[in-house]
Amino acid sequence: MRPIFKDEKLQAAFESDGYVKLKLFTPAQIQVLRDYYEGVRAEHEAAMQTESLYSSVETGNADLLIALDQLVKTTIMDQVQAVFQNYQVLISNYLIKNSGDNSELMPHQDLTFVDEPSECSFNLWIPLQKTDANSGQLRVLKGSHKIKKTLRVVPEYPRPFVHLQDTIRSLFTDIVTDIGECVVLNHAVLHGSAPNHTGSPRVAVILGMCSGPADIHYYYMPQGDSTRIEKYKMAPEDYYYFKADGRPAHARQVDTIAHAFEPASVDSFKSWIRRDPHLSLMTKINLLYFKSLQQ
Ligand SMILES: O=C(O)CCC(=O)C(=O)O
Repeated sequence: MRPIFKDEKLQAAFESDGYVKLKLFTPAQIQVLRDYYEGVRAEHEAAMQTESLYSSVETGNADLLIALDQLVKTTIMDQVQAVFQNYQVLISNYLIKNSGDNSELMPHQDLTFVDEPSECSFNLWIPLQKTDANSGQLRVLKGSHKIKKTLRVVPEYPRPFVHLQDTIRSLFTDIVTDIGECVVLNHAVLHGSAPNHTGSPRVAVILGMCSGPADIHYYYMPQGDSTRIEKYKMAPEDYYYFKADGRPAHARQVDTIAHAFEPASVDSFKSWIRRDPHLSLMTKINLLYFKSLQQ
């Protein structure tokens, strides 16, 4: 993969862990993004489809998405350009996590955008307030983007790691962030977020990006039929326009593919645990001998 970071150490950390945390922005820049959110907050709240986590895409308002993209680019792109190379910008979003006991986001991977692992796609996760265990912090299973190559499609698919969910949660690394810090998160890494118990919504800006130049694709699986997955060639602006069923409104379908969605085997997960340099020896021993990898 061509490096996406200019700094070799950041690149090595991203390749090894599947994420890096950076202090990139000033409080004033974060305030600009926060103030803009207050202006579009009502529209977001009216459009939310699940109460705990929702995003600007759910508004279905292309003008709003375009204006948000412009705002994000004019507000933070200087810093982004200073850190990254060989990249393409996909789309910006607000991601809002309401406060509530059921607001934990379980382990998951994000959609496939590019041909992994020779290319990679990732989010710049930019929280607009401090985040910690009480306020919806991000959690990552370090290095898990390397366990198994996966295709991640819309609207749903058999999730390969779902039966290992409790083990994955117990292995998560919690990421605390201060104002101005952001997390660069590989879309293939297993991640989730802590519940928000603050009593107020936790808001983050997500800047979707991928390595460049690389073909960008969107995969749509109709009626759960894994023999007829529609593959669309996307330009970044195609992410503004979707049909009600989740298909892209303007992008061209370039192929129909079949894919075997297989659960990650417990053995492959165990052997990844044995190899993974991030897990302490005691954690590995506990997991292998005392805890439940036998689901
Ligand atoms: O903001 C969150 O709580 C989760 C973020 C996430 O899953 C993502 O950026 O892919």
